[in-house]
Amino acid sequence: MANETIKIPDLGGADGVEIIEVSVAVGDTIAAEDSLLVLESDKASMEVPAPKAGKISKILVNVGDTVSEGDDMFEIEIESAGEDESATDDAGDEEEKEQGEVEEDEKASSDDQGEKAEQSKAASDKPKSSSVRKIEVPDIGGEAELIELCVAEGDEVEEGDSLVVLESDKASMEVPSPYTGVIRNFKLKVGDSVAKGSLLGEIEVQAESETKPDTASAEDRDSTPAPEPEAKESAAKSEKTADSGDDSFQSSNPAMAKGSEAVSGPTVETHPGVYAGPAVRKMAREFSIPLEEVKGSGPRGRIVKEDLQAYVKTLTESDGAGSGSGLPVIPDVDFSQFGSVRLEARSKLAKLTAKNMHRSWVNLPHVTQFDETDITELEDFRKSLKAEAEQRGVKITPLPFLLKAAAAALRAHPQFNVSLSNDGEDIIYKDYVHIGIAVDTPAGLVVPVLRDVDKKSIWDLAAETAELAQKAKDRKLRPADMQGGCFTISSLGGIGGTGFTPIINAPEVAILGVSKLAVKPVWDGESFQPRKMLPLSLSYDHRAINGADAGQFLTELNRLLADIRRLAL
Ligand code: CAO
Repeated sequence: MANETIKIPDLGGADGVEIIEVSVAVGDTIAAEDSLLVLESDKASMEVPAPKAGKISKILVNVGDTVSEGDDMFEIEIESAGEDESATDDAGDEEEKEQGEVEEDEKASSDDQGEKAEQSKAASDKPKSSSVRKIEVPDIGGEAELIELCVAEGDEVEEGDSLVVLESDKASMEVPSPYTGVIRNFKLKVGDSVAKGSLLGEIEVQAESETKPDTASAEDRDSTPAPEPEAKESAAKSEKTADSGDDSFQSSNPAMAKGSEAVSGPTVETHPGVYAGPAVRKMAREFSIPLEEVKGSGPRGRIVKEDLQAYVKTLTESDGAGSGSGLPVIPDVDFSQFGSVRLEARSKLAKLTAKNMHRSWVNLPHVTQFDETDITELEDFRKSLKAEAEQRGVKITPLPFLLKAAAAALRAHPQFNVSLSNDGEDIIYKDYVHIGIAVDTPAGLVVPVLRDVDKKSIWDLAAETAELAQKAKDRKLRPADMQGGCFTISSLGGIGGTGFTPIINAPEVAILGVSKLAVKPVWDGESFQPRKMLPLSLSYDHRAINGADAGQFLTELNRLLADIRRLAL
């Protein structure tokens, strides 16, 4: 076992680059190339891979630290001397190889330099008119995926404006426009795989921009050698951004270095609010999380993995307060700026009701159908029962009649007495008719369920309704009292209103809303007669029930209530 200090590698000349993630913990066993850290500047982020295998014994950096080449990063225990040697040899080979690549690149670059000078001269000799230039993908160290389009055909862009965001396994970066001009032939789309030299599109270059001596095409930039100290300084200056003050940085990975160079430039917000590293972007894609909707808690609003977890948690726990389900969130407002306000904690029941209502509203395609039922005879009959009701100690309202009629309609139209399986594959028909009634209590809304309504008498239903309503108001209902409903009646008749659209009590598929009866003039073929008309509204889940079925159900209910003798049939 030998301890070794792992240092920050060459960051392509950049200093003071921020650590945005420490991807390992003390005690972790790592393989060579495992990601140790994620570094990020304004324009690019990259993972720093382990140069060799071992076990992390000490972490010498923290998230938020700024680091430069040579800074101590980790201490690792190397497995064995033999392995260590070979690993070191490998690393040495690798270094040599990389060094060779860099040298080769530099040589190629310096060869290019003469060519470039000539090109530059040729460009400055050209007449100053607009022309179309190709925009190619710079060296991004192999294949990368196009993950964001920042511009579209016909957009006017400034030199340095971001055109696209690319992402490889190890890094994501914005590709800036090499010129000021108008985007043409921009044919790539999100998801396309690109590599060095892939054609991004064309740009109609303005004369001044084209002949700018310090401007290079993507390819030109790509082949530009590492800047000389003076040039480097001026490049660094231009890379300093007004709002962040952070240095751009270039990757230490030779394959990435030039790509990073190509991504330097002024800060451009491609998607305001989306500021995330490659690992987070990858995770967001895997879970189809819209990053635009995730609030970043990292430095400068950067989105970290925990933010994605919190976002998903919000979705699953959404209580109807406006968040979740991928729906636009209603912004928080400080109401106290408009006048005095008072805060009151909502009851558990109110919050649960809100959650259930929201869940039903967003999941079920609701349709509501309205009707008016002539219950003149029903009301005459009900009133005739008053004395007997008193003797029995029950109050008889229209509700027990509505329950009985609804049970008969459910029997006649069994497609209403169902639930859908969650996967939408099956319909579950119920052979029992249990109906819930919405009861308004000081603590909130509850829905106790009356069992086997079709088998009970009006007297029984009246007594049971009163008993359950009282239990609800006294908060004495047991969970079992509120389970097993097939259908719900929500009666606001005692309160008022001419109609409303009740929300289905899922997984039921329909609910009946009852409003206040009103005496209305109804044409009987010869004259207008004063009739007691009861407004009904039937909301149904259009996945389970179609409009014609709903029409028939409501017509049946109408018939039963208009002539309650039919309930005996
Ligand atoms: N039209 C006119 N009058 C009506 C009526 C109607 N549709 N329905 C009931 N009434 C009358 C009753 O006959 C009673 O009058 P009397 O006192 O003169 O006899 C009065 O209104 C009050 O009735 P009630 O509300 O006490 O009794 P009910 O059987 O109609 O309802 C219950 C019981 C528990 C359902 C009811 O008290 C309740 O809580 N309703 C609210 C339901 C609710 O909040 N729904 C909304 C859910 S979505 O937010």
